Amino acid sequence: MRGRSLLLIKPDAVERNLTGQIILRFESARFKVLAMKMVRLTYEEARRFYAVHEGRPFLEELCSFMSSGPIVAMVLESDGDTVSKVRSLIGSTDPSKAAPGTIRHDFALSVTKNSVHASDSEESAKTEIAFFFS
Ligand code: 3AN
Repeated sequence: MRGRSLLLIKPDAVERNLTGQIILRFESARFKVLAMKMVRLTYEEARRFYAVHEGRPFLEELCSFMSSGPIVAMVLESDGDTVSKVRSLIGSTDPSKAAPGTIRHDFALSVTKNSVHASDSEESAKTEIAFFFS
């Protein structure tokens, strides 16, 4: 069975010209890029995307950052548990705790500027893909 996940390349990574290197990691690991676009979210759109984090202390900083510049949104597909496979390639939320060789270990600047977002369940993958791709 093939599964899907939403991946976002965040403003810190787009700004540092890391888009190609990040896509290469997924293509090399045999993920298929099914859809992709560059967009700039408004602050309000970022709040809607991160609605599950409503009430968390970092939400405002996160949404300001996510609307500070262009991001790249894509749908990744692979065999098996795509959500888990994508998350193991990206590494822990906090880059100082991310395993060597993961995207966040290699590229992320901080917990907020952590270069990528990936869906954390099959259910959130469905909602998040629908947010960016009609
Ligand atoms: P992940 O992106 O690894 O799934 P989540 O869903 O817990 O992590 O958090 C969503 C985003 O919120 C993270 N990518 C990160 O940018 C930000 N974030 C999470 N926890 C913190 C925190 N303690 N301080 C600042 N930003 C945070």
